[in-house]
Amino acid sequence: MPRREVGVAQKRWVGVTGPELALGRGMGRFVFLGGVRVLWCVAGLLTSVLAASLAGAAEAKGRPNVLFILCDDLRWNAMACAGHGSLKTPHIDRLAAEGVRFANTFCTTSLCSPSRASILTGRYAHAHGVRDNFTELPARLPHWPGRLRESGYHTAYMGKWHMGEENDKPRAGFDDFVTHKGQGKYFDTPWSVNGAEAKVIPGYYTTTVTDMALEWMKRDHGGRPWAMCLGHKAPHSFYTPEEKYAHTFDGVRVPYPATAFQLADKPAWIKDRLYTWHGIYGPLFDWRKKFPDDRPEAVKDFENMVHGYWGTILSVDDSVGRLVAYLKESGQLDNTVILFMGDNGLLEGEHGMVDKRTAHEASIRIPLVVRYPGLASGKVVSAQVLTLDVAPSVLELCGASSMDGVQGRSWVRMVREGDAAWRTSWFYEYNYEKQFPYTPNVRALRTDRWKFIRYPHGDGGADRHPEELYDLTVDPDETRNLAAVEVHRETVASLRSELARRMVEGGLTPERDKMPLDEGVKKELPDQKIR
Ligand SMILES: [Ca+2]
Repeated sequence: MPRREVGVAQKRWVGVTGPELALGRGMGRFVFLGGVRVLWCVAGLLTSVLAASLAGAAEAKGRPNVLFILCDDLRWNAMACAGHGSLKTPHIDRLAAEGVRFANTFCTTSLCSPSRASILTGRYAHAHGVRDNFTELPARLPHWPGRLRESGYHTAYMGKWHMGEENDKPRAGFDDFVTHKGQGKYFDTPWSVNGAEAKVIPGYYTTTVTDMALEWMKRDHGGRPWAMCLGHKAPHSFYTPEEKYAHTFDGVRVPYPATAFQLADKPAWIKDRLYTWHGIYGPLFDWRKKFPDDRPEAVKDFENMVHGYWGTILSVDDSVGRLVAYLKESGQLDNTVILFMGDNGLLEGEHGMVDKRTAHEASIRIPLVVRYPGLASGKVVSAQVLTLDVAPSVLELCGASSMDGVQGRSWVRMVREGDAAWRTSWFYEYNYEKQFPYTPNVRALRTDRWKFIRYPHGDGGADRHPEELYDLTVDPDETRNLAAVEVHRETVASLRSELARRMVEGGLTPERDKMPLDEGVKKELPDQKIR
């Protein structure tokens, strides 16, 4: 009998704090019992699973483990290694120092569920179909953890999944799946373990999910490599730090960024957004109680919000420290591919905006750090990489075959040897959401130098808003919209056709490019249930 089966059948207890719960429904499942314990309960059902995994185990021998850490709404620069002046993130910084930091990483749709689906499948939102935060990842689509499992890996997902708002049941491709409905809560989230009825585990989300991931990583994996996908809630709104970090930044002044007051040449919708749910004069995710408020002194609410956001990141860094410490102690550190990233960017007052969704830099830039000595050490990569590239890259590092439908490219060779043929431009897509009427339909092109943004109306006719053009080499903060400047007329024409070409190349012909009608920026708040 293989070691894993013995180990699990002996009912190994692990120390995750939890309330007394009923048994889980299946075998090979987490089961909560007795107030403070979790039991790995396995019975005969393993036979068929085991046959498949044994076949894969031979194939997978010697291949690296994967620890995938996905943060939610982590800004690209919200870590000291990316130049943040106030946040101390020693554990993330160490991953970067010993691995690779991709300084120009972008999401292709800056919205949680679509971007998560892109990271897993390597496809654009229009190709995987998760176009909003309420759509399930289609079960028929291959994703990289599932592909690793087919090739012999032991796989788990723990934490925020957030594709399918009301569904906390297991998804295909994972041996173990632990999640919750919707956004989860910073404190006392109800967790469903492998489909069992959800029960509250008291405590701080970041700590709980780290406890669970560690216990799983410590399991006997039966000689197989493993892939742990850990989905943090942090630092997503509504920002609630642990008590010990609630006042860490009290002495740090956070003004509105200068770009919030440089809107003269921007399309009118950006000014309209200022006073909404997604603008700096709005409620700021409950950090401002009386709104809108554009008095200068109301910047204090903004400052408090940013402090809260930063505080949640300190706990994420602690989590990274614990996970890496375990890998080191257990001798697995250098044989584990650690990917640390965010799902989408976040506007922190830039252009008067909070939240994300737009094609501006703070919204589309995301952090990506990869530590794996087999890739490279102490390197900063400046080439543009995308969420779409994660799937092919992980599969290559793990020696697994590629998947159908991937629209990204593996960066493995590019990192190791350089690649003169690496992409120099790519397109961005976002569709207007009726539930969050603060961002238009967006189609944009980002080249190594330029950002060009269009706002289709959604009726196939003329664009709804004027275009934007920024020269990122001299204006990285996007303060001067050049789209209507005569001297750049040819540049605009050329970028407009390159955008169209890139979209067709990505499967988005004008006929196929369906989107809702842009009904404009509205003052109303989103429904309480989906904030
Ligand atoms: Ca997100």
